[in-house]
Amino acid sequence: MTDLISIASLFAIEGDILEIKPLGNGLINDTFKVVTAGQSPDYVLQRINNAIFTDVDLLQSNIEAVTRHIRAKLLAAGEDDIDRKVLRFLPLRDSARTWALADGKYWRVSVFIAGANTYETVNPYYSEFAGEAFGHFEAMLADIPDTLGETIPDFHNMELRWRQLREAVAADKAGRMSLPESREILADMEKYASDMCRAEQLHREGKLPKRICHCDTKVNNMLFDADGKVLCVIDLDTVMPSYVFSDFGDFLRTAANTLPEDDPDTERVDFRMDIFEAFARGYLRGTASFLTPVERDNLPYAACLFPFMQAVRFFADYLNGDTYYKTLYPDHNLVRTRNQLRLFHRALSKVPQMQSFIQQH
Ligand code: GN1
Ligand code: MG
Repeated sequence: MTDLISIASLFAIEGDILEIKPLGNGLINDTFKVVTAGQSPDYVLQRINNAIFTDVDLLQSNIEAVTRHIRAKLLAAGEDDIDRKVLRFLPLRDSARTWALADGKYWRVSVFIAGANTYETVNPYYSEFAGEAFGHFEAMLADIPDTLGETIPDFHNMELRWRQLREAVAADKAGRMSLPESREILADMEKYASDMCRAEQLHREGKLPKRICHCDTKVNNMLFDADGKVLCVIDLDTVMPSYVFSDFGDFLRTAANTLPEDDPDTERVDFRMDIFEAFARGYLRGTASFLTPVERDNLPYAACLFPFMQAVRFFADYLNGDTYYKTLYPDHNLVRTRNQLRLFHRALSKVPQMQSFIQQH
């Protein structure tokens, strides 16, 4: 068994460790809370999934650059309580590096932010704060001096995700393409694939920039204070150059869905316009300093793109035999696919409403 206490002790933590217990429910890394005695802060210990984040050094140097830049911005803006508004990763006891290789696995430690809440769902009131916070996050990173690498190259590139699905279909490693439902899902996706690749097209035409984005703006990747204000954005592994659609679309994918992304009751999946409107209002405010008309006009497309891309990714993993996302039962990725595809259709049906909302704001 991995001795988590000795691993945590490689890092410059203060205080004696009382216990280490699982934290959160990410689908990629394993996360633990390190509880310490007395007045010392608690910490978050993470085992980095290096099958997915293959360049841990790049991963951590991106994160260090991002947190350093945000910290400096918050200081310059005279913010209080900065340690609760940006993550702080600890160096090792014997070097400045913020990751360790122990037991054949990669690890890192950050300070646990106390008195903060995470949620799996949000109401419109919280969504507006979230929109503004992700907008600010992008705005603060607009002038970061460091060049960030892509921790997962082409992470939100729809053309690549579509190609990967085609490859999964051709290889049919788990023999799941013979199911009639698999063929129906594929046929449905095929109808929309080329339109959903619009972002790459716009980028090639020079009409759509890449900016530093968070790229995993799930609701549960934000910490809220007791009043519902956003304290801090967490889970910075995927912060990298991307289209702003990533942050806008991925938040709504989780927040505007009436159900969790793996709820099997697909019929009840819907895309909530009240959440869309509140989030968009906040986001447009947070990004007013830089958003271009092309980016703005395509926000309704982004709201459709992310459920679609996620359905494609879940379905490809299902066909590959569940090698990427953690699954709890054999059809888990199929259930997720159905859910996200339905969400995509619900969002698509509301594009005219979304467009008129954006035009009016
Ligand atoms: C993964 O690690 P987690 O659960 O925050 C995934 C996201 C998906 C999400 C689906 C690196 O995020 O892209 O949208 O699952 N992260 C990676 O729930 O692939
Ligand atoms: Mg997460």
